[in-house]
Amino acid sequence: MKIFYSDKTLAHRPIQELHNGSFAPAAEIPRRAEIIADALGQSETPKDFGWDPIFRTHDGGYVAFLKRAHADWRAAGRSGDAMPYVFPIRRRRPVELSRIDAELGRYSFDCGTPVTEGACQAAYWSAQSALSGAQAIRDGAENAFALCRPPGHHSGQDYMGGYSYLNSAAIAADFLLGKGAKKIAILDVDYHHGNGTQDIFYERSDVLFVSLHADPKTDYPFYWGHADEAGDGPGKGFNVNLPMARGTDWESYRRVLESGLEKISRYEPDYLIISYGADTFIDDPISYFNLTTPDYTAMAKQIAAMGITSLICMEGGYDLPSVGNNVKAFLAGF
Ligand code: OKP
Ligand code: ZN
Repeated sequence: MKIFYSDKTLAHRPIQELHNGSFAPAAEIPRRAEIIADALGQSETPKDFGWDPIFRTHDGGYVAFLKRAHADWRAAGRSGDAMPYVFPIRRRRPVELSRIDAELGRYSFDCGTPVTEGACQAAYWSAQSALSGAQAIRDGAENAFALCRPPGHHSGQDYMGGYSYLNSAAIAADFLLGKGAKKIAILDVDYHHGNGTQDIFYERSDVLFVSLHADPKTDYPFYWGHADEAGDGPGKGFNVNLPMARGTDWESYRRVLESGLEKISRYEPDYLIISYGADTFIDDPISYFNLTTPDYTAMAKQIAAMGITSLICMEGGYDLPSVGNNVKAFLAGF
């Protein structure tokens, strides 16, 4: 399997996040990527596709903000990482506000996604890995793995959140469509619902989004991921949410996966993009499913059996002792 990884993603070193009412050490740390890269052994440095393909997916104003947010935070006399604390929800003024705190709130949906000095660079090189993987499968590779970090699936067209700044999987999908693909399926098997990916493609029929995740009634991101969110307008029927209860093990997971894969097979996509999170693992510190390492091989085999050329993008997975082996086990199934 072709593997793309840039150690430039290590520049994102978040300190803390607001968690259940107090600040806790950040879970999404550079060590995750180092451990996965070490476990996999060899990888290719991604090619630099520049910002243009990123603008197919993300809003220009948002990207401009991301580029300068940390510097603006420093210029405002602050230390540490930039973090929002006021959000313009409901009846917000439709005006451009330039104070850094106003901008942070405007472009974020939580207080768990600090803009570190290296956040933009890390998100950029994650996206370049996904683009390189997309290029590889387009050029004939059977599949590819992009070791993206930070994750991307919570980031929408004009917002960050859930440790995500740029949506690598969505950027890869838009890239492949721009190169002549007609239909892409995105399968999201991270523990958390991929709300950013859902939002980006919610009114489109050229991308089928299928997500298996913890029920948002009990788990982050709460406001997206419910089973009745099926897409809008031309996108109606092309968004499939399959929420599951905390405690779900492989026995029940694989049956839900089967129904998701059936939808994907029937859609007959040119390519499949998989948002893979290892946070469905039994020992994950912030998640509550009960999958084990061999289950990831079984999961991948079930997916690979569809015979669709696939790009795998790394999303979550926070148990440092296991995350390398879990990624390895998943890729082994292909
Ligand atoms: C990112 B990915 C706040 C608790 C919730 C957000 C979880 C983001 C997961 N500190 N944190 O989907 O693995
Ligand atoms: Zn997750």
